[in-house]
Amino acid sequence: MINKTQKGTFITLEGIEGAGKSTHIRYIHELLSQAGKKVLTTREPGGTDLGERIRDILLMQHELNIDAESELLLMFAARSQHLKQVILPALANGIIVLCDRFTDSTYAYQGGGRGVVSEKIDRLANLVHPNLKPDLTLLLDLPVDIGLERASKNGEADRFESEAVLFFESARQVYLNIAIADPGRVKVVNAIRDIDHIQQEIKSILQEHKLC
Ligand code: Z5A
Repeated sequence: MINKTQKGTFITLEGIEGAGKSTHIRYIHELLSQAGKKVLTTREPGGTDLGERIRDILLMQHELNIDAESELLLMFAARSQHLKQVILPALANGIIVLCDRFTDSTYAYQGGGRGVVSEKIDRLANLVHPNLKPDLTLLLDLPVDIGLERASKNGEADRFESEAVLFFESARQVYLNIAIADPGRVKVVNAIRDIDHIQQEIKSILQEHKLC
């Protein structure tokens, strides 16, 4: 749903680990910049000094034993700061914001993975970003085993990457359910293919949206 009060465009990339979000966000940034657009790339959790500190707490391996609802609140604390300090000002200035993960990740991981009921996530989403949804979400979809194998090339497993396969299967299923429920916003991209084919499809989607 396009928020009519904003001038910029809010694009999010979603998917399980190793789906290729970092790879393709760089490509999209380049493509849109070459088309003369002002683009800002950011990520969640993170994107601000506070958000990056919260990210460290959430991703680092430690003995803090963070419970699922505390994890959920930390995600939204980081998101609230990110929206106020980075995302909303950029959108108000007509900039295209490319965000590596947003609230769909919370439904997938804290909801699907950790089992937090979606009503609790709905309430926090309504509190932190009422009336704001991404204009376009690219869901890079691939089987969990391939994603985990690709992600393992990025170094040591973090706190999420150490979860069992079932955790990621649940997250993937939630993502696919979101895409079925909101097909106008969420475009599912088959991420099993090679990078060139995926990027051709991403380019076509961006062209359909008149972004390049
Ligand atoms: N999280 C959460 O729980 N709740 C929330 O609300 C939010 C986040 C916002 C950090 O995310 C964690 O936070 C995340 C969920 C949680 N959990 N984990 N883990 P992140 O996005 O920073 O972490 P990530 O998903 O693990 O990122 P990643 O492993 O770096 O995946 P990626 O960015 O999607 O993939 P990539 O780095 O672009 O590619 C991975 C490797 O595969 C790399 O070597 C590529 O060169 C290679 N690759 C990529 N595409 C291909 C293709 N098509 N073929 C072959 N090889 C490929």
